[in-house]
Amino acid sequence: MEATPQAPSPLEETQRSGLALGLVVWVFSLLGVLGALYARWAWTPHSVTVEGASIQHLFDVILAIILVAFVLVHLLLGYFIVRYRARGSESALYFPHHTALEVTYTAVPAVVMVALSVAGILLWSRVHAAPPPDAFVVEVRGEQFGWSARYPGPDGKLGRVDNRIQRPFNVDPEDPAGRDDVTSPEIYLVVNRPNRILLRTRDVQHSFWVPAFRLKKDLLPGATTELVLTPTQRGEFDLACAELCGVGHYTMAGKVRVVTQQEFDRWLRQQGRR
Ligand SMILES: [Cu+2]
Repeated sequence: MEATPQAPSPLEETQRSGLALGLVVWVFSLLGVLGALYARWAWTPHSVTVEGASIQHLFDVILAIILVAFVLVHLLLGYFIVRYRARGSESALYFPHHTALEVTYTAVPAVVMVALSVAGILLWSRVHAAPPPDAFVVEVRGEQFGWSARYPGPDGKLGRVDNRIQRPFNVDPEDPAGRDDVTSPEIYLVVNRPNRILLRTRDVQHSFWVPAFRLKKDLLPGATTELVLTPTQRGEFDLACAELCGVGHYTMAGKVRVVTQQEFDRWLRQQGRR
């Protein structure tokens, strides 16, 4: 019989697969970190509201904490897999209890969680605070499958609405405040001042979502919901419906135009003249 090359012993095989598994853990961890950073900096549109900047900041803090914890845990996991892979005769060290270790890994996450929750609650109450009385007001209405807007006319007041009234935007003809209201498929907001967006739906539930604002709010049949935000940049931003509202849901995209007060006033005057 000819001599065949020695097949690896079971111990050698186990050692090799332990090394490979450790490397796999490190490589996948690295891919995970790169994926998270790519999603944050390449996919996420720049935030263009005061509120959005604060929300993004909190998100970034959370992401940083998660990434640090993720990297530490997976570096250690890979290291343990490689360092303590099978070595023949040694038996594993076993201890059932370690008070200092347990207190540490309970207390540290607890402190971090509580701190993040407090930061989140404070931010939430700031973003949802009552709007100032001089805020720019616009009503945005969703329907299957599009968006439109209603602006107060020269009197600065939106007319009363009642969903039982079968007129455009359900505006009550008895209310004089509604007679000069301007309706348009164009949604305008004014830069550098608080904007109060009243949200109504003509039919089913929709959701007003402008990713660059970092804010989202549902439109509920029979109710008026609202969002208050301060845009910090002029421009045209994507608006999407974030609620599966029917077969044409995917077509329910639009634009929100953030303009200066002068640009808006000029546009509103032109609407009145038509
Ligand atoms: Cu919708």
